[in-house]
Amino acid sequence: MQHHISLIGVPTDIGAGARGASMGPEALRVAGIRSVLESHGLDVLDRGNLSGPPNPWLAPAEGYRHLAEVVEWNQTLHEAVRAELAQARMPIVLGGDHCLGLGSISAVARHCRETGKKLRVLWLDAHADFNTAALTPSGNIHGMPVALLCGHGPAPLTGIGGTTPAIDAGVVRQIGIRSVDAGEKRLVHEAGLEVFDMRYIDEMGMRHTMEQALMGMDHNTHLHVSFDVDFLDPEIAPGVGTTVPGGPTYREAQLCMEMIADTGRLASLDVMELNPALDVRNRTAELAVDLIESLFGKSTLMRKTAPRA
Ligand code: 4U7
Ligand code: MN
Ligand code: MN
Ligand code: MN
Repeated sequence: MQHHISLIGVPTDIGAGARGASMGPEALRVAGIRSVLESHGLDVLDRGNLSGPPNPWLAPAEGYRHLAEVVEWNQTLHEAVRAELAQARMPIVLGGDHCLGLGSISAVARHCRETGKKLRVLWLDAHADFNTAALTPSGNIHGMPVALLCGHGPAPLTGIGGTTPAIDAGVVRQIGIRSVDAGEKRLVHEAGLEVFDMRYIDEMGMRHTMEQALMGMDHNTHLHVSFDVDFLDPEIAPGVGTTVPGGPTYREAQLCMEMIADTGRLASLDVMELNPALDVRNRTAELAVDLIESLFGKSTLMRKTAPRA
């Protein structure tokens, strides 16, 4: 795993349906993200925050809310992530709402094309984020980034990063899904997205789920994790705009992160949708940092190998 890390704050809620995710980067800093990573021997540079247009808080127009502003923020983020990868540093994007997955992952995909790496994207979320203008009940673009990355949407969004689609749906594994809109469901099915929903996790357990989601990776795989904090059960993570009950517990989430860490392939990370305006004493930010620590190798004991049944 890359030892040099760059934190990139993206203080916007331009794609969300509630205001406040723009404060996410600072809440993660206050919760100690930098020192926690440094305590594991990592070299961490905090690049500070990107800037972009303010949130005009308008109603959707033709199925999209704040389309032009979303394009602008994502173009800026795309370039920032690309620059870190070009310097062989691991970008950690501190969101910001999940529309930013577009700029971040399009840059990661571009880097993989240029360097001949195989991409795997783990999408940890309560939602599939696979809406289009025709399907969305809200017009909020944070509900669309996976569809946009797979080429469903208008050119200014799907074209960020040069090639459309930015990624093939086959590289994505979604985990924790429990809220998908009616039309969105059909498109997820048509696109052939691999979804490990909460029913799957209930029946098969997190361990088997992660074994499946991580299967087929090798030394040449670039693993990107897109962590939407609403993946977590709202009982433990209230600080998000779109809570859905019935998410992973604290232990399930820890195991998910630990099993990702064990692969040694993590190469880029997005931490999205944290909304400090809805949080309780920064508890959700602290939990996110705790889980990120596990993603970078914190575990209870020193293990030579993962325990086997
Ligand atoms: B998030 C929603 F209708 N599907 O499109 C929509 F339920 O990035 C929610 O995963 C999207 O938090 C949630 O507005 C986007 C809604
Ligand atoms: Mn999301
Ligand atoms: Mn979500
Ligand atoms: Mn959300």
